[in-house]
Amino acid sequence: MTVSDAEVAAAKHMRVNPKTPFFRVVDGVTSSWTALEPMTGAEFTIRLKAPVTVHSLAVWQTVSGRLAVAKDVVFVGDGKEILKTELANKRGQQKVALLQPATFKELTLKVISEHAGIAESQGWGSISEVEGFDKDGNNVLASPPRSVPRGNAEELMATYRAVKTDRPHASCVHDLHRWLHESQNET
Ligand SMILES: [Ca+2]
Repeated sequence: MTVSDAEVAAAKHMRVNPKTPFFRVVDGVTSSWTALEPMTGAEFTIRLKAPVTVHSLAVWQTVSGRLAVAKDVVFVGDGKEILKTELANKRGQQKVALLQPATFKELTLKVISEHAGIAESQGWGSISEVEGFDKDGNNVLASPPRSVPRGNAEELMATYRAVKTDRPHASCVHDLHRWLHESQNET
């Protein structure tokens, strides 16, 4: 099982599926995805440990069946809009160069609209990855997860983050104790 040090927080109005934790949008794996519900109005923030300067940004969409697909999106770096762009209804990397490099510690992605014409759209969809490239072409947003001995660590961390987001002062000590206890029993 894997856990991530990436801090990616969904906006309060979003429904978070604990099975698709938000850290997956920066895990460096373009096939691992995070559900966005609702799609139109979706919003989440990637909190970095230190500021980065990016020259371009990229999004990998999930295109599958009835899933809604993001169209107009806005990127906000440390509270300032740095890119507004239209994403195509297609798979693969969609990379956009910034007019000027942007430096930030927090990057928010907002989905303004979704593509019309998706039969029986369920109003939710997903994206697989958000990338930000520095002047040398390195993806400075990537935060690859680490392996841990066992178990429900991924789910636990997702729960922990969800609770922390909803109730910043809530304690998750009980969950952590349970997880550590189970880890010790199985190793
Ligand atoms: Ca991913």
